[in-house]
Amino acid sequence: MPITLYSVSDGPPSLAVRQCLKMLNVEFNLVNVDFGLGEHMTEEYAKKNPQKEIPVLDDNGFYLGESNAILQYLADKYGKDDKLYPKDLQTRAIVNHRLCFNLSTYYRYISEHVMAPIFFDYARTPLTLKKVHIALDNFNTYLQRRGTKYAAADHITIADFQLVTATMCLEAINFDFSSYPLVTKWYATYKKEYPELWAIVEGGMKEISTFEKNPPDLSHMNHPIHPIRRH
Ligand SMILES: N[C@@H](CCC(=O)N[C@@H](CS)C(=O)NCC(=O)O)C(=O)O
Repeated sequence: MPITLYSVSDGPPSLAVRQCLKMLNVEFNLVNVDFGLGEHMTEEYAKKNPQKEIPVLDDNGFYLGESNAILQYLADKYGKDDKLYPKDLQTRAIVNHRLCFNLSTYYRYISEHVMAPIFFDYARTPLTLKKVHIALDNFNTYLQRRGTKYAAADHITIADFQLVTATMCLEAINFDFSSYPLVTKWYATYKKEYPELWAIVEGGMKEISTFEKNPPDLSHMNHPIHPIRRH
């Protein structure tokens, strides 16, 4: 039985996992979860992921949430070599670091600035903007110190999948990050060298871009955490 991925079409963590599956050439069922309809907030969905977040992987009854854990599992299980998730201890530690950095800081800050105000009643403020610049500056510094073409090595790893989808959110709102030259170069290299992966990311970017201009109406939603924008 092929595995199943529950994914949202404009969700950066979901798009990171979809890139990984493509790169690993793994056959899978894609189940699109409709965020706007709150399909992830049902008790049925909570059986798959008690956090009620997307994505979730179902490997024949083995359910796994948290996109970093999914990427690690897929690369370990299906990788024909150890390129995407290297076995060398220090390289693997750097990959793990970049995944943690993305979760704790990079995507977190980008998401607070870009995504939260599109979908919910949050504002872009000088503080959310400052956090994005801190995140970009950190990433630029990591690229400079490591001196590699990609985030953790001279080849792509599962860390790049996450960092690219996070960066795509900035492009979706035309955020100028050209003052972070190594981030800019890394992002352009990725697009050029992996057009088939970029195509997956770009689909989500176009949706976010459209929502940026015309935010979705989620006034019907009863969200446990986020304030709903009243239209
Ligand atoms: N840390 C989680 C985050 C996943 C996440 O935040 N997904 C969003 C969609 S992009 C979600 O499901 N949010 C639930 C909600 O806001 O109700 C991961 O990396 O998988």
